[in-house]
Formats: sequence, C-alpha cells, structure tokens
Amino acid sequence: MARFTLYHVAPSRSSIAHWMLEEVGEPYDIHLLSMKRGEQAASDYLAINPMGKVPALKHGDVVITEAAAICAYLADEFPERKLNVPVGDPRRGVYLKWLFFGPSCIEPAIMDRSFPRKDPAPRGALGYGDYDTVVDVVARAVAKGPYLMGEQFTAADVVIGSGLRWGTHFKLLPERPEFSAYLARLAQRPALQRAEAKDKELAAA
Ligand SMILES: N[C@@H](CCC(=O)N[C@@H](CS)C(=O)NCC(=O)O)C(=O)O
Repeated sequence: MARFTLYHVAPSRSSIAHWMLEEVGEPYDIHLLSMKRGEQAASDYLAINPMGKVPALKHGDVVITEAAAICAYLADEFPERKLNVPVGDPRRGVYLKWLFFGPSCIEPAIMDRSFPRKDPAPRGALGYGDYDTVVDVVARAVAKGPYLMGEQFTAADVVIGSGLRWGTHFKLLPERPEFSAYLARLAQRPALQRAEAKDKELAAA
C-alpha cells in the first residue's frame, strides 16, 4: 500500500490531519511547507491543492484536501481501527453530521466572531445560523461523553475537537465546563500528544 504524504504547516489546520494520521497509526511522510515563504501558493503546491491551502494528503495517486474529508477518508480506509461508523450502522448519520458540522458550522461561526462582518448577515442566510446556537448545540453534544459518539472515539472527535481546541485557545469560544471536560479527555489521547509534540519540533526547526 502506498505511503501517505501529508502537506503540512506546523501548527495550522493541517494539524487536524496530522492528529488523525497519528490515530490511524500507519506510516506517513510529512512535506513541510512554509507559509512565511508563501510555499502554499507556489506552482508546485498548487498542482497538489489549487486552493493553495494545507492540509493535503497524498495516498498513491489520490490527493485528498479539506481537513474533515481527510479525516473521513482515513477513518474509512482503515475500518479495523474503529475510527469511523460504517455504512449500514444506524449511528452513521449522526457521525456524518458531526464530521460536516466542524467545517460548515463551528469554523465559520468562530471566524465570523474573529472577523466580524461590517453588516451582520441575517441568521437565515448563514449556513451555521448564529454563534450562540452553534456553541450550545456543541456543548450539549460533548456534555455526556466521553466522546461525540459515546464510548467510541471517531474521526468526528478529531474534527470537532480540533475546532474546539483552537476556538478556546484563541478565546473565540466561551469557557464552558462541557468544553473543558471534553478537551481534557481528548488531551489524554497519546495520538494527539504525539502529533502536538511533533508539531512543536517542526515549528521550532
Ligand atoms: N477548508 C480548508 C481550510 C484550510 C486552510 O485554511 N488552511 C490554512 C492554514 S490554517 C492555509 O493553508 N492558509 C494559507 C493561505 O490561505 O494562504 C480545510 O478545512 O482544510
């Protein structure tokens, strides 16, 4: 089987895919890019991801971009790792909902908070609705735990967990006991600890 190559800037949104690769435990290479040097916009990288953004994951001839899609791909590629909810399992709908909720609701809600619009958009026009509802819905979803899908840790936790980690770190999400308890559980995961330690090394190099 072809080895994986992660196109990565440490730390950045590609750290989501980095964490997921560590959860999967298959060997992978890192192709480090420097945003400071604008390498994400260079023509050789645009041939990989014409969006000029990381992450991108190469697996043989397949290139997958978009952090949540990479997490879903890896989870489905290695079902024996039990990081996905397979087709046919009635829990799959909820699992997919959370995978998509990250990039379609949590991330834009946080970014709009970070860079408020001059003219606020009407709730109905925004895919995520409004910030407070997004925060409440996610807080309820992680309250029971240990994970979004109950006892099973999945790729959805990598996606949603990364959004919550990032949002709380930059104080773009409120301090809620549900978030801190969930994030403390995620912080115990050896795969996340390995990815974080490697990102620190890469960032310092
Ligand atoms: N929708 C993309 C967003 C990726 C993204 O915005 N990555 C940032 C790093 S945090 C990037 O590559 N920025 C470089 C640029 O836009 O020039 C995903 O979820 O993977």
